[in-house]
Amino acid sequence: MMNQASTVNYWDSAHECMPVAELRELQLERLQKTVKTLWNKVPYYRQKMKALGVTPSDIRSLQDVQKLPFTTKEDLRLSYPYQAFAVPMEKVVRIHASSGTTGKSTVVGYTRRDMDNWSDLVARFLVAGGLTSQDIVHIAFGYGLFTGGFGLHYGAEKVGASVIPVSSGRSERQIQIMQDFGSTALVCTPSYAIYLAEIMQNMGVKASDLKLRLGFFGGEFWSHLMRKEIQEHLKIVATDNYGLSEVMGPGVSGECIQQEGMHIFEDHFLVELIDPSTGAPADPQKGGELVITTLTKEAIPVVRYRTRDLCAFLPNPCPCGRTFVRMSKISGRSDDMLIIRGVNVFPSQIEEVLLGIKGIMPHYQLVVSRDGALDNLEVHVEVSEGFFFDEMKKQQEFARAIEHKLENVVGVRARIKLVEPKTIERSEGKAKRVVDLRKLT
Ligand code: DLL
Repeated sequence: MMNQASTVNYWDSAHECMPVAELRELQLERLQKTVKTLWNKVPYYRQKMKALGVTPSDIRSLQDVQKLPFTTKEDLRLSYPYQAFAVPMEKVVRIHASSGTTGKSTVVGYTRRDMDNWSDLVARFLVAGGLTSQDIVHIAFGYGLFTGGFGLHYGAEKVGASVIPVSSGRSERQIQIMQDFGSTALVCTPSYAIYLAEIMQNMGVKASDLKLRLGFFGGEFWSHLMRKEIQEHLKIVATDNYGLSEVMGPGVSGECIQQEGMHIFEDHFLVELIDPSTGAPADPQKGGELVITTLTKEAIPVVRYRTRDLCAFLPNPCPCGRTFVRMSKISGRSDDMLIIRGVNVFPSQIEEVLLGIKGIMPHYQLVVSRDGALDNLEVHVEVSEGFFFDEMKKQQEFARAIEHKLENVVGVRARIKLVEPKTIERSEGKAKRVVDLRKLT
């Protein structure tokens, strides 16, 4: 299926480059089918729709999706483990679960057809980011209930690449395997990629000692400057990909080698952007919370799932020829927003400022505490080797300059604490960027 004749590679050009009018027709047909299935098979949705006075026959256009109820993570938690399933268990061939930080996690299932679609969608972004069947793919995502490891594994295998299911952890061994097995593509979270680059340095392994050429990173926020760091350290082309377990896992959207926004696989997902506080439609270019309706999922179709992820849609068509709308990088999660002395701030805004400063390493952590009625933000940042820790005055000046920049750009007053290289906890999966001491009291 892959088009190797042209310089742009597609996994499924018939869908990826579909004329928009046809795509909308396909979406409507699939939306109507999904809503009918939910009405007939999932009592929970039927009740919710009845409460809003909507029946499947009211869905006559794509805009009519707005008549349907939202689904939240809490709704899926309440259906724990299997009440949201629209098929009998004998049709379910795989089960994953999201990592709930509080309370029960959400459980998701896949039919054989869901598995087939899932691996196709992962194959799409892998090929869009440059992967071919010649590649040796090193998967350093955790294998388990998390959808990252298995999701990427099946997609890469479908492309025909040679897949090494390393899983996460044992970082020195990861480098050894990359060296010995000749890995050409690395798959993990962006924070683990930058950590692996550091381990390489410690081991005296240079990027030129490896065969890596591509990186497929996702599962957490990373800024453009973080991409630059990773690309420079590992000498690869790094693309971003997005997804969430409640909707499928990785494979909801992914960048092509243009590296300008992630193509949303709209033939399988109908997307909306809403104002997170009112639920009303948001201006796509200004951005809002991403809401997703699955169009082909059999085991757990979801309608208007509130992802809590904030992004915008990019207005112009991509030069790669794909017709799907592109989403910007996720700028934050509505529930990750910190309110520091009345100012709303996202960790991503702070990362953008920090990584733009020479001498700052891509390792930082935000510590939020409460002092009486006021919230305090302390930003711990690592500085590069050879930093003037013995020169108190210079150190203070440097910290004050960063504080000033943060206040100017993000509007938040934070205290900067410069810390020695390699002192902030490293992550082998998703990085913990915020330590909220307010939640501990
Ligand atoms: O993280 C699925 C995934 C695995 C995507 C591997 C890409 C690669 P969950 O564990 O359910 O699923 O977490 C989903 O992670 O709502 C976002 O907040 C965040 N997230 C995922 N991808 C990105 C990304 C997987 N590229 C949650 N940029 C989502 C920013 C991301 N945030």
